[in-house]
Amino acid sequence: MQIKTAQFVKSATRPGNYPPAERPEIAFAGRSNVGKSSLLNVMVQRKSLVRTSSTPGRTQLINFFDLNEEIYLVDLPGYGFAKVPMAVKKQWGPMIQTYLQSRQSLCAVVVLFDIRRVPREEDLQLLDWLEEYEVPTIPVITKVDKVSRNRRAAQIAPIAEATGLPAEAFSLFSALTKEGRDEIWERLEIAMEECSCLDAEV
Ligand SMILES: Nc1nc2c(ncn2[C@@H]2O[C@H](COP(=O)(O)OP(=O)(O)OP(=O)(O)O)[C@@H](O)[C@H]2O)c(=O)[nH]1
Ligand SMILES: [Mg+2]
Repeated sequence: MQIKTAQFVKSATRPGNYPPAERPEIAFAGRSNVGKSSLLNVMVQRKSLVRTSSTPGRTQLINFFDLNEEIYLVDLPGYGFAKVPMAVKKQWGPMIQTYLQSRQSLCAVVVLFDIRRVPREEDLQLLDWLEEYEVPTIPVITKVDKVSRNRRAAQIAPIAEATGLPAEAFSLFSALTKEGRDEIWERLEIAMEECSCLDAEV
């Protein structure tokens, strides 16, 4: 994918505020602080198109970004951060479920896992919803720069086991070294080509 233009479109919490579902769309989801915004910035080759922060849980809205005026990339709100107010936590499930269930133009969701953490209940819940709503899922293990290469397989095994996905299903990524960027783009392009919800050309 050649990146020509990338820009923020809008934030939304409910379908009435989403941009029109007229283009292929890829969303990025995962635990708070897992590195969603960092991954998105690397994918679109912009240093800070998507706000990244060391204060987890700050991105509580569904954020839509335009790429090349051809596709939408969506930064979904993170989950699992203890200090988020209860009222916000309660909104997360319905907000995500509604988006996954209703968004006609959604081609795939990239689900991020931290190489240093075992997936928890919310991660598994998200995978269940994706299966239930038949949304193609692209699992990615990120922050791989945080562990040495010879520790990788041992770190990936419990993530594969908890999610029930084979270890080979995960793309490995680092926002620091940009390892995995090309592989993830290939998977996104395939997902958009296979997307049955739209006949748009990508
Ligand atoms: N070493 C390393 N640090 C990373 C990587 N990806 C993200 N980080 C750091 O992890 C922290 C969180 O990254 P974000 O991209 O803001 O995470 P997020 O998932 O968007 O977080 P929320 O928006 O709060 O849900 C930041 O301090 C990033 O610099 C990575 O691949 N390697
Ligand atoms: Mg973020």
